Amino acid sequence: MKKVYFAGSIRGGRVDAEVYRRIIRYMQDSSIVLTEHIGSPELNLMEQGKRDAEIYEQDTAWLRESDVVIAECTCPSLGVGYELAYAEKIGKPCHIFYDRTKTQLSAMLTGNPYFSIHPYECEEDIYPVIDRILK
Ligand code: 6K6
Repeated sequence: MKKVYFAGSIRGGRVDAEVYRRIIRYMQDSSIVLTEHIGSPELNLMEQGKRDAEIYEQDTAWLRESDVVIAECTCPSLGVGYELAYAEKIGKPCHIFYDRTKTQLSAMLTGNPYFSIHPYECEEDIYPVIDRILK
């Protein structure tokens, strides 16, 4: 089973937390998702217990352990942008999804041919692409 690092906004805003949760659930049928907590509705409560340095150490360790990075980037997040740059630096395949009806992705991502970018118009379009990535 592939190990997936799923990245989604936390302090950048939680408007898409339900989308993250559904994507994570879907991927868990065929893969190991190292970052299941990204889809958790109670993240704010849990977050208070963890120090930022621990979060950074744990997440960069999971990035190194992962086989593939999948990022949902509709809601802009500095942390997700950092994770993508880190993943590129260590050569992990990176797939970026965003809702093209809601946002314009940063040129620093769309302009970098390293990233596989998947704009979508409705959430259902994401899942067949994920199937191809994880097969
Ligand atoms: C504990 C339990 C659940 O959440 C926490 C504490 N917060 C974080 N835990 C794990 N990863 C985090 C946390 N805060 C940010 N990140 C990482 O940065 C995630 O992997 C996200 O992909 C990304 C979000 O960055 P911001 O800038 O939107 O917070």
